[in-house]
Amino acid sequence: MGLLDRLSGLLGLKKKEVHVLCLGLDNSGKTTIINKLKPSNAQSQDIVPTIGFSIEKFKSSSLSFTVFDMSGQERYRNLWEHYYKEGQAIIFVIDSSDSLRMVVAKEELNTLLNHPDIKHRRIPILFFANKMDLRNAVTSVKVSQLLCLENIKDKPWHICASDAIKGEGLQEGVDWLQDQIQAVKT
Ligand SMILES: Nc1nc2c(ncn2[C@@H]2O[C@H](COP(=O)(O)OP(=O)(O)O)[C@@H](O)[C@H]2O)c(=O)[nH]1
Ligand SMILES: [Mg+2]
Repeated sequence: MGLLDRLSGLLGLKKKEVHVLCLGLDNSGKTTIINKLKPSNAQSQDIVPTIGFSIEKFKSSSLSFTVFDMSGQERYRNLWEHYYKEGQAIIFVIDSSDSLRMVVAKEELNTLLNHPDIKHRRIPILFFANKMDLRNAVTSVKVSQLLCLENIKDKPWHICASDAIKGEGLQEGVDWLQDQIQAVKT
């Protein structure tokens, strides 16, 4: 660490770095959400399907987030677990309008929760019930019922309804995540 880095850390100018995993089925809106959280001059105009994963950065008022935006496509989902150890928080995105694949999302969530690198950790999980703008979207309460979130007893979790295109609901989620991470670190 350089002298400037050390100084700015001591003076509280440097934001704490946290590693976050962004997971969920393909097409749920992960990349759109992460893109919207970046400063407007760093946002991409075109969101293309993620191949493998990409590493993105955004900041909240007191934290600097490094996000592993993982591809949700089936053939890449086995990549997720290699990053579990690194992650200090999880953002799990659900397409609230995709009732057909809700059960697949639930299976992927359960596989995640039972993974040895996740199972015994109090890692905070932020759920985005995304695509709330679509006519056939179910409510965030319904999403949490369909995914049986009330069964998660040993990790802090929170669900936010979101519309990633307009950016609605995202800040509430990030504020919650920031509070959780700071609660652990202090
Ligand atoms: N209507 C609507 N479309 C969305 C929303 N979020 C993402 N999308 C669209 O859903 C598609 C998949 O988004 P993307 O971010 O690539 O999903 P990912 O595969 O989970 O990373 C894109 O066409 C997005 O524009 C949303 O909140 N509402
Ligand atoms: Mg993506």
